Amino acid sequence: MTTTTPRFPADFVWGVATAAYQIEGAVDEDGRGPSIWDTFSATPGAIDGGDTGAVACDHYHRWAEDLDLMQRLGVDAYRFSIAWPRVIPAGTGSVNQAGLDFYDRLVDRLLERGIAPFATLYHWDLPQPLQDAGGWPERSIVDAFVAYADAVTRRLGDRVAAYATMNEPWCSAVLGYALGEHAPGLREPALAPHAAHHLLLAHGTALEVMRANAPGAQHGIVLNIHPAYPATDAPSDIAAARRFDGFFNRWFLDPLLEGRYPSDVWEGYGAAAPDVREGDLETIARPLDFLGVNYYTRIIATSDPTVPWPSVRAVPFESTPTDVGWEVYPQGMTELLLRLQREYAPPPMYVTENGAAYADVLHNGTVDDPQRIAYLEQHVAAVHAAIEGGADVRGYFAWSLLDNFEWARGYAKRFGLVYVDYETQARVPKRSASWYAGLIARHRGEIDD
Ligand code: GCO
Repeated sequence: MTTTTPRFPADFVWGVATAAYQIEGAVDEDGRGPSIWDTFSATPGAIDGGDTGAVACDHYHRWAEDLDLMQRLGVDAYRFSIAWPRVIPAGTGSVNQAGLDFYDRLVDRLLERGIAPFATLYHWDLPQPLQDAGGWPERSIVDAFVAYADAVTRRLGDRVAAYATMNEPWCSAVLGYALGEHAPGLREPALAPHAAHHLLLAHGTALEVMRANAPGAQHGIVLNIHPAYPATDAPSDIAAARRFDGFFNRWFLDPLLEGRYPSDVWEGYGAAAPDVREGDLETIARPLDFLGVNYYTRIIATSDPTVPWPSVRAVPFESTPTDVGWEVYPQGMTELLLRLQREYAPPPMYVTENGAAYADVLHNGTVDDPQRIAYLEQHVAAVHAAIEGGADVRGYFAWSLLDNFEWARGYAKRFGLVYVDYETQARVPKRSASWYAGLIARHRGEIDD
């Protein structure tokens, strides 16, 4: 472990992140309607262990205790998501005030503790009735999202420091509609580009009402950026990495930050390319106050003509993977942030998610997680290196505050700084929580290196 903390800018924001369906539970409480994740996780075989988000971390009832945990960490900000099915249970139509009450209370208690609320409007839990009407591949969903964004920002206003419209639209579009690994669990690849287009269009369209309702808040979007490295310097591998980068990263970065779709990816999609109408790209490219970047790992890419476009296969790596099989590659964080700065001159960036799953064990009331500490320390240093290199990064949010429902992997994969004993719902801060609290305190000069 390094003994000195890299020096970050004085106003650098240290936070933790979660998402509604992954922690809240209470899926039938106070008027909440069903989401596509309630439906998907109830589908036999969809989720490891047959887990669902019905109870999760019971955060809906234990939220005050979880705020105490955040306060003990000393975080400046908390990134959470708002469940659309709590706010507008049918997806469109009447607003469920009891659903908004939960977030209204959460925001006020965060502010009382000096913790800035960073709220994501859409972290994958689409109201089921909207999927029944076609979901993200249907353009009409844009209006539904704008009405939802209006209801939330009208109620919470500037008390929320930063609103992200979407979390990881690639996952919603590709994992949800093409690969079937996430809700709604469809395996219709031709739907993904249309879903992606409407996620981006909903984002851009909603910005207008969000800024009107919360002029003092920052407004942005969160993308998971997955850097692709060619397995060798063979032209076919270099081309494979470029194709993967287009499929995963540039298909979102280019419209949002440059107002156009990348032509190589557009050609790759062929007949499945989306129906882009007059003005769509101008709407999508409306200015952002921040860009959220979720980084976990990289892909080592090689060409594989036996699989559908982008015809890329990941090449195994040598080092010890995390518990979800990801390579620990902190230099990918530095190189990614510098690339974004160099190629896109983006608005200020936040690392909105970074963390690792390990097979944590609760032993004598403690959880010793040296691998997670090493991962976080290396990646925090990697963010620092990017800042030193000229990347405008304003903050870092560890994924996650709590162990939680890790989507298709269920509860077996633990990403939290805080261990959750799902039998009792007891929270046990892991050693990484103390490490993160120490990092933040050192950053503030409250304790020496
Ligand atoms: C994501 C989601 C999180 C995940 C985390 C670990 O980035 O996929 O935002 O909800 O749980 O990334 O996979």
